[in-house]
Amino acid sequence: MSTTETSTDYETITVSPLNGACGAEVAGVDLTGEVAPQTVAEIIKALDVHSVVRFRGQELSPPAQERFAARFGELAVYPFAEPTAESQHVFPIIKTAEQTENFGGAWHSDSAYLDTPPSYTMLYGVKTPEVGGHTLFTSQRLVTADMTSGFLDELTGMRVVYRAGNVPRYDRVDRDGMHHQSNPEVAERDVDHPLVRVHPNTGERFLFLSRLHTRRFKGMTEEESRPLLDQLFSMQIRAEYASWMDWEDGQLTIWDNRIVLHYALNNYQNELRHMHRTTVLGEVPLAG
Ligand SMILES: O=C(O)CCC(=O)C(=O)O
Ligand SMILES: [Fe+2]
Repeated sequence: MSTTETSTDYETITVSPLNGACGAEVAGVDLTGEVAPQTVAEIIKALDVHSVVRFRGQELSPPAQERFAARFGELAVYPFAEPTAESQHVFPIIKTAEQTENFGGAWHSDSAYLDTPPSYTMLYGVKTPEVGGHTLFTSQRLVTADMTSGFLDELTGMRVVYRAGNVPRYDRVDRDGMHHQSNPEVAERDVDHPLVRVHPNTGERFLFLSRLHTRRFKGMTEEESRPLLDQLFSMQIRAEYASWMDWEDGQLTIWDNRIVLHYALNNYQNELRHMHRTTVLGEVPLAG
């Protein structure tokens, strides 16, 4: 249970760092077949170290993606869009050639407004643009490492209130290739999580803050919360903490949704981008 690796950690896969702050390419495994338990454990090790991993050249139907994802834990259902017909745990993220807005085009961690936000998100590229359409990541491990221990201690014990309904998208149904559903019961509910969290695998303490759905600190008004929130929001997306994922058709990318933020870059137009997403149910976030 550590965030460093040695040459003996991987016997069934190879793991090569990609660029910048986080992210690695994993090779040597066919995700469509029976993936051995040791291989799953090695992939989790790679995620503990690199936070984001990609596998190229995979042919994952929605049922195959669901089957593979279920090896990492119970699967979650996304409350604001309809899944594929084939698998209730796989939902399409589509930007059509005619559409100009994209999904996920803001820094966030997925579904921070749930009591148990996803541990892992798995995104599969069905049809990806020739150029562009990257996903950016920022490592909150690096953000935390650059804080003084006094500052981190000050943040410890604080809680952040999240609400999905903060984001207007949830009122919107079917304006693009996706089937959105508004789900007011989930959207209009406040959920709070610790600002400093402990990672259940590695034991590390890290900043957990997802701007997209944040309202305020617990016990403070929005106005009182604003200065510190703005300070943290700008700290946690500094370019030095970032890496980018480029895509090709047939690529599966998994990220540890607890310890990275991501941002879907809308840097392509007039082209279809079609992805399939599955999320693994996480734990109730552990306070640091
Ligand atoms: O399409 C992407 O690159 C990421 C979209 C997103 O935010 C997500 O899948 O959670
Ligand atoms: Fe996302």
